[in-house]
Amino acid sequence: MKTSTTNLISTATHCPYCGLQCAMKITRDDRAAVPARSATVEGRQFPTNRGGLCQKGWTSAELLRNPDRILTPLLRRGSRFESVSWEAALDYIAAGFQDAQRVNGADAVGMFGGGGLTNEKAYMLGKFTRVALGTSNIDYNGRWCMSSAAAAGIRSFGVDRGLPFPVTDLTGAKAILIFGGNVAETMPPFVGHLSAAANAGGLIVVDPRRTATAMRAEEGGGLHLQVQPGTDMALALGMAHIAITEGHIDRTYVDTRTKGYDEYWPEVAQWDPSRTERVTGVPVAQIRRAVEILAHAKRDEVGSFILTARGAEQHANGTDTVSAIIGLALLLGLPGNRGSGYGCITGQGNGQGGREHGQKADQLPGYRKINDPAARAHVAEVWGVDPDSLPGVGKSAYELLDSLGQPGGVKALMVHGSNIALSAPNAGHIVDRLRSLDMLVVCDFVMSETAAMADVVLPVLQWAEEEGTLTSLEGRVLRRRRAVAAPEGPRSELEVWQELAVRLNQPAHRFPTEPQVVFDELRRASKGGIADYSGVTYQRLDDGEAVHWPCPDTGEGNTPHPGTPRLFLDAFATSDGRAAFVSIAYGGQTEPLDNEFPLLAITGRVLAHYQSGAQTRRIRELSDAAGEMFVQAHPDTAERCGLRNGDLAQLVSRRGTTQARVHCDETMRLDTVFIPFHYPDAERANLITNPALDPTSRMPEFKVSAVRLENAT
Ligand SMILES: Nc1nc2c(c(=O)[nH]1)N[C@H]1C(S)=C(S)[C@@H](COP(=O)(O)OP(=O)(O)OC[C@H]3O[C@@H](n4cnc5c(=O)[nH]c(N)nc54)[C@H](O)[C@@H]3O)O[C@H]1N2
Ligand SMILES: Nc1nc2c(c(=O)[nH]1)N[C@H]1C(S)=C(S)[C@@H](COP(=O)(O)OP(=O)(O)OC[C@H]3O[C@@H](n4cnc5c(=O)[nH]c(N)nc54)[C@H](O)[C@@H]3O)O[C@H]1N2
Ligand code: SF4
Ligand SMILES: [Mo]
Repeated sequence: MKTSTTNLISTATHCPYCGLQCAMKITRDDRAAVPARSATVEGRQFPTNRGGLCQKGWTSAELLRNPDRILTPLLRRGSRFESVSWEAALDYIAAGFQDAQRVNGADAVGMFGGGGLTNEKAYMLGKFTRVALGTSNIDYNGRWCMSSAAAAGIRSFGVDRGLPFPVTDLTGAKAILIFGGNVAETMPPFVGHLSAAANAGGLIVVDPRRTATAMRAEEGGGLHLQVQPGTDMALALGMAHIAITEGHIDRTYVDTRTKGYDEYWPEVAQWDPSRTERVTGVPVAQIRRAVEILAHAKRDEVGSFILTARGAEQHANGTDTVSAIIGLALLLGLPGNRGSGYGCITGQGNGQGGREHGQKADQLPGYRKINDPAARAHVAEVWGVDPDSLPGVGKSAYELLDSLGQPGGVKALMVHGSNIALSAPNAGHIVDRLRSLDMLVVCDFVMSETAAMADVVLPVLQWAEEEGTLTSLEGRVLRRRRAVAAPEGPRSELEVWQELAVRLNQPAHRFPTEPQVVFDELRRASKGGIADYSGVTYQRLDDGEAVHWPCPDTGEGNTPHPGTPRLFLDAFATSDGRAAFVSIAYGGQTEPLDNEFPLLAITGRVLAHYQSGAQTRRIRELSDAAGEMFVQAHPDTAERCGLRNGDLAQLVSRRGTTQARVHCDETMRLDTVFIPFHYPDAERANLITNPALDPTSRMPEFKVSAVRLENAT
């Protein structure tokens, strides 16, 4: 989809950052000395962003002219890097993998992927790891993102698609409850879809902080439930209690579309309103009002939705928390209806697609299970290998990183699309583990904090220089298009894997480098799986069709499958078609407070920065907007710790210490402080976070840590 007037060439594509995948147009001037540097970005009409972009989106062209771009492979020589040829770098890496495996077995090599990689790259990363390296040790940063919601979704609905409906289903709804999401900063154009609910007084935001999203709710007469951190499960159970005891439950729906109510009720029965208020800090009147708003909107058929995001999910009990929230949604009869529903707001650019094609330790393409013999046979056939040659289930993200350099652990690690030195929980410990590796290889286009620790850095293409597809938060497959030429030097990761595979004695043709060829193979590998892409083609996407998975191939000459914008309208994807209530028990917050660590530190995001900040900290307008790590605290809390607005503070937890500037804010809870996780070095939030893992999803307790706050000067 290119249009040209004189020498200005425009290409329709999508934003490099978050899962909303706002549509944009990139225009370059072919008369410029380096056309890529002339690129400009504008929002493009699309259902999710309606032409809008956030500050990160509209400054994204700066990434294409960033002076920090890595242009040659780099090899470590002591404390410095030396530019080397691609041949030399690839030979070095292949030899390093072989050495590690010769001494310590196939699992001595590890692979770490990212939810920002295109579908094609996520797929090929999994294939390269299982086939060319033969290791089970592959996982990715999506484990730290929506894995708890994914696990809970599978338990109840039999399938995990973040939003099982298009974003635009929210647009007219009169009641929307968001557990732990601050979309006004994390997906600003999404807020437009909340307007009808907000204006009707039906937007409800559960957050320990009075965020911009919570304020939007309050402005319209809706609710901000300023929950005690880590108690969302108790709140959901208490809301369920009110729904049941005060007559808001949709009996017919529960009887005909669900199962497991009788096992779920006993735990709910214990969460009477006064206990819920005591544990969560949310007044009974507000809890009751929230249930009424949702139930009445459902009854009156004016649209009623419950959404979860990282605030409720990134806990060591995240899966059960989401199950409690899904339980509430089922009582009210929301999931699997037109005009109402439950969904998880997926975060990364390809957070949805990235979790379907085999980057996960227990997964094969099509959202198949790696320990399922039928799945292994199907995928092995597409790959032309023996099913028995495929490794089994590997270690989850934190456990993989924790094993680095340990006896029996991973000795050589390759990283694509994650800055783990900043974003892993208990990052001080993980950096020590990275240092103990025999070889660390990082593919990136900028010198991220993790790349700076590597033995070899490979410069790769970035978003607007590559072709591919991404799957957005609503399960819609989108085309990423090459809008500018890459500079001389960097290569596509698909080429990197082919080159390495050949050096590891694989046939080159098994690792194609053309994105469309890879996608066609992905279609076959996913065929018949949960996330079936076999009916999706570049042609259909280029023609502008809205295709949401599953979209099976209907065969030559038949009408193509229209895709599935809304799941579960007739039945859930469980064996009997019913959605399951999951019985759970609330075990309290993960880390106890005591005199030494008397405050709760919660973590999250600000508008101007993306994730570890590796990209956005390099963009002037964004670093001017949010240049420094801060800790948001109530003035009384700060004062109790001997601090005032603007002081430099340190937060100390049982894992470590981080530094931050005090931002006093009277809307904060007295027991809670907030820090963002975008900043490097001594300002890393993850120096203090807790690696306690959820037993099901293996999600770390990113959101809440027990800390003390003190003066740093
Ligand atoms: N600007 C920006 N936007 C982004 C990203 C980014 O890095 N920057 N990243 C993208 C990605 S990958 C993701 S996953 C999404 C995340 O999107 P969100 O989930 O909206 O983002 P967070 O700021 O991590 O967390 C949301 C809120 O959770 C609250 N919170 C903390 N602890 C608790 C708790 O115990 N209970 C409840 N109910 N709330 C709690 C925090 O105060 C915070 O306001 O954003 C995407 N968009
Ligand atoms: N305390 C705390 N920690 C958190 C969170 C939190 O809320 N609190 N949130 C967690 C969540 S939800 C997430 S998603 C993670 C995210 O944290 P990270 O995994 O660190 O994510 P990014 O900062 O996006 O890192 C992406 C890196 O890959 C590079 N990159 C981008 N595209 C590509 C590509 O196509 N190929 C390659 N090879 N490189 C590429 C970028 O330049 C950047 O260096 O952090 C988690 N950590
Ligand atoms: S909301 Fe997300 S996709 Fe949209 S412009 Fe901002 S970062 Fe990009
Ligand atoms: Mo995320």
